[in-house]
Amino acid sequence: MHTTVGIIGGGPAGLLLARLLHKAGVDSVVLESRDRAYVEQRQRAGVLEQATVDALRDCGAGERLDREGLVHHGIELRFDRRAHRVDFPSLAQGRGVTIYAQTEVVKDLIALQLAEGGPLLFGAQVREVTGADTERPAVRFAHNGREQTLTCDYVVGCDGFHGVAREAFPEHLRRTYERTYPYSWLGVLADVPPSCEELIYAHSPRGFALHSLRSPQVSRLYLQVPAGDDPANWPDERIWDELDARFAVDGDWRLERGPITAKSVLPMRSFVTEPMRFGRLFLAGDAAHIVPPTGAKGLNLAATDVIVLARAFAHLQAAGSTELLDAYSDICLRRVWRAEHFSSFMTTTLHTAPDQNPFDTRLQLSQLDRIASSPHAAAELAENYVGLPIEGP
Ligand code: RFL
Ligand code: PHB
Repeated sequence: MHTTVGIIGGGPAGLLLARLLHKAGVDSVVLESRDRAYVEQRQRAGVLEQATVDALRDCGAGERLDREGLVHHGIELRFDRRAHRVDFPSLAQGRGVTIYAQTEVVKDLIALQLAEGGPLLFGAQVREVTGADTERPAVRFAHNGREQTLTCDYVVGCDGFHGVAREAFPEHLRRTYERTYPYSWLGVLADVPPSCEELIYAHSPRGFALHSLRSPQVSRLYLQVPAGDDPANWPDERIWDELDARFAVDGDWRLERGPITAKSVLPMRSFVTEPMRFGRLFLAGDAAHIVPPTGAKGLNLAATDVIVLARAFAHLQAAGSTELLDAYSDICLRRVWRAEHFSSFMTTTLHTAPDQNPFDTRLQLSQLDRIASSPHAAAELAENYVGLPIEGP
């Protein structure tokens, strides 16, 4: 088997890349280790930047998104029992974000790719990438009990944080940067209409809480919990009581309760590997970088990586020039580090560390008060949240 671009991983990065390449007339094969149902049901992100929405529309996956996606023009910050709205149109050049679950993005992309794209193989476990620094890189994988090889002109590792593509980079050419946080998130899905019109990010003496949504009928809620906590420690009543306490605000507001349908604990990590290219092997999405979810950036960074990469492959195909492929790593890393900074800022400003002292808490509250009282400080948050422009042609 041979293809122009071998794509490892059928998450949002790999699937969107395959669609964008298909549109540009570039052949690809996607190898995904899990089965279709697993990939389509993995609960994750919910906030799409405009550039992500535009790319999905561009590659034909905009129809249901335009029908069911909810456009939001602000978020609410809660701290000190006060609520403050950050208004995107006035602070961030009229832009907004779209609430549309990652599960739905993935379902739409898979359906399209199977209907009219190159091969997308489920249950294809990639073992290793070889010859990344040669003219003919190859991907070794197991599928239907058989060991197989896909030779490629280029390989893109979209295989997430635990993938194998990164391992093909020689140790001495690779730098990694990492921070772990001393807390996790407990994420729950509940069959109850959201108690908010826009997302609520809450700082409280009991820790962070986030109110998000999946649809007008389904709420998505998160609580800061001790690192690696067990969801079994969180019976439904305890979750609702804790959410009530953390979202508490002076004035009228009520958190509606309903049946909880899913609970899981997520680690919080910042991670970057540099560069994002070795020879003919490129990394995109979580394979190259992880952000804590507080800034809602992970899925969007994955999308922008592959938007930049698809443009570079289209340019190679049309003009025979590797100029944009050569610029890929630098262009993406600039944006990645901005998102790393923003995600880390949101995380450390809103969470309570286990060893936090009263001085740290006063600094957090002072920063939140600054955002609430200064349009300049609020604009910095808003511009980063809605997403910065993508560099390059
Ligand atoms: P993924 O989604 O991890 O997909 C990688 C795919 O590669 C496959 N794979 C392999 N396939 C073949 N052979 C191998 N050896 C393989 N090894 C792995 C895996 O099965 C998988 O299908 O990475 P990708 O595509 O880079 O996408 C990244 C996003 O999924 C991630 O950044 C976001 O979900 C992060 N994130 C959020 N991002 C946002 O932009 N906005 C949000 O609101 C947001 N909320 C979140 C989040 C992540 C969360 N979790 C669970 C970490 C909320 C949560 C709770
Ligand atoms: C989500 O809806 O899952 C979500 C929203 C905002 C975040 C993180 C997760 O910052």
